[in-house]
Amino acid sequence: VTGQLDVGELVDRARAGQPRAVSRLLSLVEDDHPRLREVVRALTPYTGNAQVIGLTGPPGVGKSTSTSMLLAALRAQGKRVGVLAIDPSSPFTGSLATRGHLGGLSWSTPQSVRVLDAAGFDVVLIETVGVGQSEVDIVRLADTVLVLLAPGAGDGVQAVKAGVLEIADVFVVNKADRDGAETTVRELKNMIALSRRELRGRRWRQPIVRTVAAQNQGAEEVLQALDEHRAWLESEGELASRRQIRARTEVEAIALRELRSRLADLGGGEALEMLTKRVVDRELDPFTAADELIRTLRR
Ligand SMILES: Nc1nc2c(ncn2[C@@H]2O[C@H](COP(=O)(O)OP(=O)(O)O)[C@@H](O)[C@H]2O)c(=O)[nH]1
Ligand SMILES: [Mg+2]
Repeated sequence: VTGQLDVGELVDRARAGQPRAVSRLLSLVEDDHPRLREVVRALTPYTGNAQVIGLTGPPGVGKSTSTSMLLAALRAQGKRVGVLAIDPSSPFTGSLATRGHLGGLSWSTPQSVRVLDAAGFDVVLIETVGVGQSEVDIVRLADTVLVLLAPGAGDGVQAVKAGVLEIADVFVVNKADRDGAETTVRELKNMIALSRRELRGRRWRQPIVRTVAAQNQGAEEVLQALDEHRAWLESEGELASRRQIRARTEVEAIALRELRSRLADLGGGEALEMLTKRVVDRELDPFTAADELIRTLRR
């Protein structure tokens, strides 16, 4: 692991499709390697081609199983597919997967997408952990968001936060082998009809696809919905606007992290200590102290 890091060579090998080079690049991202900056700069010209697909939905709904199913189906089409799992318990973690620090889609996830994109993967599948903010944040990373539901109280429409239903580009009702799948589909249709009435202008109609991921059923229908959504994105100029959002998310995450690390450095220093003391002594209010701290960072 130690020794010379030849960034140019590593990038060349990853682009030639060498899995070990890709893994190495993903580790550099995860480890926040001191030369990550250089690596990302070298990768950037080769990015912009991968189709980024996010899978979200409640825990246990079948995200990992569906990811495996789609991985196989896409590979059967001759596509190179990368998987990122923002879930420490995912079966993909440790292979071609990234761990989610900070409880969700951390600053590193966009960089991991960048690695796979530059390495020439046609599709990047991102499985979220299915709880907390990562569920909704996936919309800022993916071109297309699949929201998975399943029949039953724990996995059905009621189990999903309103925000998650809104970000869906394609609904997947998984576990269609179970009783109640049609009820779930009907509930979804009602919900979509209600929300559509409030919307103006042309808009993508979220399709509902039934799958039994555990038995590899429905992959073709999901892929077809993905293709249709991709075509819609391109025809409406939506793809460009989603990419813009992704880039903004990346830049913001990096800048915030940089600020936090500079603040942490200051934490050991005098400026923050003195300001803190003045707040405790009620000489300063915390807003004024924070302004002062930001001024210190600029110096
Ligand atoms: N009956 C049934 N079970 C499924 C189906 N898909 C996944 N499962 C099971 O549901 C459980 C949770 O699946 P998993 O993919 O780990 O869910 P995740 O937490 O969303 O990633 C596992 O035991 C799967 O075998 C399905 O289509 N039908
Ligand atoms: Mg999972």
